Amino acid sequence: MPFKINLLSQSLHNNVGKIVIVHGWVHSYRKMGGIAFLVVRDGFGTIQAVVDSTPTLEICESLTRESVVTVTGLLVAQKNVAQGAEIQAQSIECIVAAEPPPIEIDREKTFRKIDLDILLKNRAMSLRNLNVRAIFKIQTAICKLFRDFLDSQGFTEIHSPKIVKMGAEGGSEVFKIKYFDDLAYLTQSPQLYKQIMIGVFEKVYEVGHVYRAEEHNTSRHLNEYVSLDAEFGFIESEQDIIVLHQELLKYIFDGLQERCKFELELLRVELPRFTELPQIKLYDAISIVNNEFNYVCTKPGDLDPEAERLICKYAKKRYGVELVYITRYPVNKRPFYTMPVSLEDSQLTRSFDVLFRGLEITTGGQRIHDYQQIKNNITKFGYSEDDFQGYLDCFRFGMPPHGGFGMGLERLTKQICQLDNIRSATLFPRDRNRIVP
Ligand code: AMO
Repeated sequence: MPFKINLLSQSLHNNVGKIVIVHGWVHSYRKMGGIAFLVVRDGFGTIQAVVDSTPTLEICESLTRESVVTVTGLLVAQKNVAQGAEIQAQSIECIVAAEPPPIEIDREKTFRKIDLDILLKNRAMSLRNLNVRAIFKIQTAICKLFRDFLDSQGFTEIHSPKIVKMGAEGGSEVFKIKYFDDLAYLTQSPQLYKQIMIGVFEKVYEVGHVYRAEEHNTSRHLNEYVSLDAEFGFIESEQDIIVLHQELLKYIFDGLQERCKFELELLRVELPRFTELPQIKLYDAISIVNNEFNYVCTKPGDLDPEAERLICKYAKKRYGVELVYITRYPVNKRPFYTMPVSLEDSQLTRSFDVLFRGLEITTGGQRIHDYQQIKNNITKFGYSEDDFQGYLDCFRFGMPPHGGFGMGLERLTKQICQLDNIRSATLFPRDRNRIVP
């Protein structure tokens, strides 16, 4: 009985010398004299099949790229190929013949030169490229590791609604939707719900899509992205959140090193290693950028993208790591739920951003937990208390000091894989001009 194998599974090496069956797609094909080399790709990897006899050779010649095939043959050890083994094909069956693909995905040099716009238009094909696929293998592993770490810390996963009546992050960047005869919004963040859930589970997390109606058409903004959120109670200050976040990052990086060795090597990317990450107060960061790089931020009192890049460069030089926590953001730059440093220091907050290789990947901080204080802030920020009744209830009925963070999955993937554009880290990006495919 022939053995059915997945190409990158352990069984490849264990089955040298056996007759195997491989199901997959025709990745590439070349002929040299009377021998053909057919590379088959499945969901795990690729393997070369050597074809040297008719009628198999004839079938091979008639195959278009991406056709779905079944190859049966003897698996033999072969030092010169990446997988260390190849198949001496005995039979090739074409299950589904494919139309000629619009882009060539098998030659990395040519593929790299294709415009991102074309890759996104032909997403069903471009995602099949091995390097592109590796990005999303890594992304999936990030989500898994995020969940594993927080599960191990006693967090409970939640699923909050995406159709909402109350905005969370302020600003006008919300998508309005017609909800029967009413008006509703697509959520900008699970913020208010994850806070409510503190009263239930004490420690919660969510992996879910969020929506931002920003007009930005940049290499770091999407209109729909996946937010990795965590929130927990009984904290002393934002430092507890920073410690948890830092341990989470370590866990993700170590986990990727182990689970995605093949993908990281394929993409030729290295992950940061650290024991403790630096923290720099926002106003100090602005001065550092000014003094060290002679750069004046275009956003007064804040870091613009160039300043974020420079402060990471500074962190790399000074602390040996391209990751840094920027703390003490002013009240007027943060949403209404953010905890001020203290009554005496009410202009600065216990919130932070995390910059990684020049880009913000996370925002977090301690939240206001006092009923009167949060009510006052809602009014101070110009919102109606009535719209927040369901949220305010959790404070009325006892809320501990708490806080958390939200991390953009695509931004983290982009920075880990060192990609130029966030769209390359998104399966089917939604941006200012793109809602298909
Ligand atoms: P914030 O609005 O800063 O904070 O978002 C958190 C993180 O989400 C990512 N992000 C984006 N990614 C892609 N496209 C966008 N348009 C986009 N906007 C934001 C970034 C950012 O750091 N509720 C708070 C989080 C918290 O305090 O818990 C929030 O949503 O990586």
